[in-house]
Amino acid sequence: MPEATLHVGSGKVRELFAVDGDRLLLVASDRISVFDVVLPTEIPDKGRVLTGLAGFWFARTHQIVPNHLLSLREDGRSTECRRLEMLPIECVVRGYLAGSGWKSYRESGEVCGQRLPEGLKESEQLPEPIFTPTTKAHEGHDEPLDRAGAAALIGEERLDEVERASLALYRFASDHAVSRGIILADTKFEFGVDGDGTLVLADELFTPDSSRFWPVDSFQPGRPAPSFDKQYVRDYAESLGWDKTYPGPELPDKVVTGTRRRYLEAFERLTGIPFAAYAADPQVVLA
Ligand code: Q0Z
Repeated sequence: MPEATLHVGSGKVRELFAVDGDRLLLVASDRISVFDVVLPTEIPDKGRVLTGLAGFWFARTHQIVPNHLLSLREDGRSTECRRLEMLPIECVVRGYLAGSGWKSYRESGEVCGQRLPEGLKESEQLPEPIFTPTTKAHEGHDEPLDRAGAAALIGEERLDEVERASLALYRFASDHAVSRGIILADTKFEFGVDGDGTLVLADELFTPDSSRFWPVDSFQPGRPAPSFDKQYVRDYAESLGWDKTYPGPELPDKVVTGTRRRYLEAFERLTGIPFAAYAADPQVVLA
């Protein structure tokens, strides 16, 4: 990739490069983070699984909202995309009560200023999916926004537009996933705006790093649900008595191969495409 030289950003497990003035290259590494700490051991093919999944979803949702995808590169881990002006909020949709949503509900009966019915249990499905935007923290944690807080950042009209798009995207993917044995408990979108002022979906889409994937089988309200992809890693890390601060533990081969198998299984279940076919030609997910 000789033309992609300018490094313009780093995420915990991804890198962003400028191709030219209008295009970016998003590269997904095989790094894995658990309890917000990047581990010293990589999961082979994780970056390709996430890139392929995002490509699959971008190709199937462009009628709901246009997106930034231009092409997938031959390496399977790099996405060429349109460079946008990003909106300063994270667009979260929750169909189930987990993580910070569960914590907030338990403390106040509300999530992002929205009152929920009484008596819901941890991991329970909500009566309707809810839109729960947050700030984009540069360090530390994103903070929940109520409607007024989100409108102050992007305006009422744009907020209505991203809320409608986010809920429609979530319903589409959640219906698809559950028919393949995976619950999409919640997910996070990032949107930008192009030169015409058109809203465009960006970043990654319905990957295990931007969403909670739960296996339908072992799901049970009233306790935390196991993660489809990271559960072996979490269980192993906890079994060591690790305090969840940097540096994280190295992973034994058994945990690496078990976790890799789970990523590949998520890819194959959701796309219906053998991972080997994607590795041979990433374009298969766009058909
Ligand atoms: C995405 C991020 C990553 C670090 C900026 N299409 C776009 N246009 C403009 N900006 C972005 C995008 Cl996707 C953009 N991020 C998140 C990704 C490394 C930060 F790989 N930041």
